Amino acid sequence: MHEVVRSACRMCHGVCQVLVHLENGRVVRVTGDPESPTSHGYICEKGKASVELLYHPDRLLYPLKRVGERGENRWRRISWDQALEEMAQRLTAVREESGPEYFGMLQGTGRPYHGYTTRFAFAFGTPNFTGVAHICYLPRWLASLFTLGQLPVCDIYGFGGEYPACIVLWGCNITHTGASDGMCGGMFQRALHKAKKVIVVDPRRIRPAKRADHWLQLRPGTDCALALAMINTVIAEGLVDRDFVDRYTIGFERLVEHVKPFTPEWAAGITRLRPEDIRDATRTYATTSPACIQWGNAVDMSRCNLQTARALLILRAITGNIDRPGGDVLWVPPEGVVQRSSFMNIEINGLQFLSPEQAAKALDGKRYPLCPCVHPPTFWRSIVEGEPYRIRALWIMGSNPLLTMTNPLQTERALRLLEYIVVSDFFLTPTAQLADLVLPAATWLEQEDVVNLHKIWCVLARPKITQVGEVRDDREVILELAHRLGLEKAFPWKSWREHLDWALEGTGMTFDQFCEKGILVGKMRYYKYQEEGFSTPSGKLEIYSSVLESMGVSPLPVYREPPLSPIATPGIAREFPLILTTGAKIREFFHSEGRQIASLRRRHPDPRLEIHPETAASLGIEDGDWVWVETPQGRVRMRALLSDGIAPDVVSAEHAWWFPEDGPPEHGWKRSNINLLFGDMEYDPDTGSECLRSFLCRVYK
Ligand SMILES: Nc1nc2c(c(=O)[nH]1)N[C@H]1C(S)=C(S)[C@@H](COP(=O)(O)OP(=O)(O)OC[C@H]3O[C@@H](n4cnc5c(=O)[nH]c(N)nc54)[C@H](O)[C@@H]3O)O[C@H]1N2
Ligand SMILES: Nc1nc2c(c(=O)[nH]1)N[C@H]1C(S)=C(S)[C@@H](COP(=O)(O)OP(=O)(O)OC[C@H]3O[C@@H](n4cnc5c(=O)[nH]c(N)nc54)[C@H](O)[C@@H]3O)O[C@H]1N2
Ligand code: SF4
Ligand SMILES: [Mo]
Repeated sequence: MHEVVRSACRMCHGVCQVLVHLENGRVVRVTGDPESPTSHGYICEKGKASVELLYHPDRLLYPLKRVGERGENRWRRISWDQALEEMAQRLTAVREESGPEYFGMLQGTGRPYHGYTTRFAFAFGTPNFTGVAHICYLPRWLASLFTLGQLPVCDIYGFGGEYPACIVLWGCNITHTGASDGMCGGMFQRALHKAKKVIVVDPRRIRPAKRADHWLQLRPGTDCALALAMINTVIAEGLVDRDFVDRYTIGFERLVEHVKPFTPEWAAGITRLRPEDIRDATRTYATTSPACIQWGNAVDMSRCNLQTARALLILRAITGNIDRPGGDVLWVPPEGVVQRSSFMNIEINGLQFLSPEQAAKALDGKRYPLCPCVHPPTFWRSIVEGEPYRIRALWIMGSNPLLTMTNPLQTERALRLLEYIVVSDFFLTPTAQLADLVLPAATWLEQEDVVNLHKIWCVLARPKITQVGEVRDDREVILELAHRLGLEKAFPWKSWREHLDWALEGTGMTFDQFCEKGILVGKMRYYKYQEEGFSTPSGKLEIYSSVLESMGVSPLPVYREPPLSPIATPGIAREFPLILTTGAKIREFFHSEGRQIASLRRRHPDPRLEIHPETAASLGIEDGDWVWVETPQGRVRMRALLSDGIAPDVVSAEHAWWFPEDGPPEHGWKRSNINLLFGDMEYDPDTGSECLRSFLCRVYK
């Protein structure tokens, strides 16, 4: 019997509505849904590969308890009841013997259970929640929060009857990756086609750069200098939207003074762009309206990530592109639905359940005022050194820190020192191999959800379609454990389904009725600030932020040079002459995922290092050769991919590589893991970000 069910894909940050095809109850295919208003039938290779993930022979199907030594890969199957009882007992013991702060929690990128993890940790009483938020999206979100109250998004759907006439792709490769931050790559491609002008800011000639009007091939890590020079140019050339600036912003006069030194000539020395190219691109941006800036993850990974984001917000504002049709808009969520995205509803995070006394026990002592979680390098070091204290238990939900975080040898040491580790995942990853208890998680085909991590103009329905083994939705697991630990106040819902019905209550629909409908859409309104102002202390868009100032953070954007660079450390640059940028996202894989999925791995079998042909020739390297990439911290092997779309002294390395086909427990995680090349460094003083997009290295055969 053939059956088709509408759902929403979750192989990345969930943007595409899809059709799930079943034969006699077994999922056989996932295709794009041509009737979807969010994605218009778009689907990428990862989405299609959902079936392979679902039925993968290596998937974890039951809770496993370690029986051998840690990392020996000897496990015993136990029941969910045993697993949760054990967790409840161990966590209770930690809480009673040492205090709740001796339990830590770690989540990777945004996932369907986003919000529930922090809520669990804070309700339990621990501030020690860590992750990757300081280098992913949160710097942009926090900058937006302080500047105008909400994160602006390119108006690519043209709800107001206008599409962006000028699009800037700034450190974002969304048409290649498929989606990022709740934006659909397919829909973005359409918007690019409709745009009159396209500007690309990227050290690599990504595909949209080929037909762009301006491609600014800046030196990696110098985005803030470029943004400041663009602000300088807009002001110097009289391209400011005076009406908007006068009526709806504060701090413009101080900005004018502040950016005076940041001329295109100044920025040229830093970014290595020509001053006239900066001026030309700025003129195009400021005179083609409406214009929008699609910013990406490159903005989040420097020594001034919040500052860069602030500069880009100010650039949008002074050109009058905020919340106008076809510009950078503040989307309106559908009515009646409880926003479960913590970007819209911070209460979901559960921080209100953490007392100030417990909050003060965070392992990093809030050294970086705007690090949205406990600073991960500081977190791992605190375990290794036992300073200020060593946590005892850690629950890792959906993360592979040995691959995705810096200084993984320190992380490995830390994991070996912990008393009790639980990992929830789909597979026995190199990280899960070091656990005491492994919990099998449900994929998106096995969950039900009201989907709204980023897509605030709509929420999507995701019905549960099937289930393999005893996998469980992570949120069911958190709920049940929370109840066993007496945390009903934070988790009043009896089941995940009850939570969903609660979230939909205001719409008058149950979850089942919502699934019939598939999507709920907000009614878009533009220029909302004219009546409502902005959600900031002054009610205006804060070019100058006194709130940041009161936190000791620069109230106007400033540029900081990467910690290792030809300018900052010329001595090191003589030994390590190439600039290394890492982690441009791979179309076929989501971070460390997918390496065991055959159709994806066939398309992309090896870790790649993009390098200019002249540089390669001078090093005796040919296309496809295995090469060493080395920094003062360490070296790893990658396959050279020759490309003249990158500057001769810049190389770009993929991240998060491991080799499931290599035996357990390591699965080759030390072979090509680019994060082995990053140790302690000078972090962004505001957010604690590592400078993953601009380091120094050498390359040899
Ligand atoms: N050098 C360098 N490092 C980087 C980056 C970079 O650009 N350069 N990018 C960074 C960025 S932006 C991010 S977001 C991080 C990502 O970091 P992570 O989130 O740690 O990376 P993933 O590999 O996506 O996820 C890890 C695990 O989650 C499991 N998983 C997936 N979905 C679920 C689920 O629903 N439930 C459970 N329980 N498990 C699940 C997967 O099987 C996988 O093993 O990496 C960062 N690391
Ligand atoms: N297929 C796939 N899709 C994904 C993910 C994935 O792993 N795979 N991960 C998801 C996640 S968690 C995230 S955060 C997003 C990220 O996705 P994006 O926001 O698109 O960011 P990246 O792909 O990390 O980098 C984008 C571009 O930045 C360029 N770049 C490198 N260094 C610099 C620099 O210093 N300045 C500038 N301006 N550009 C630079 C790179 O060449 C690259 O083309 O993607 C999401 N979508
Ligand atoms: S872009 Fe993301 S949501 Fe869309 S089909 Fe691909 S994996 Fe699924
Ligand atoms: Mo990310």
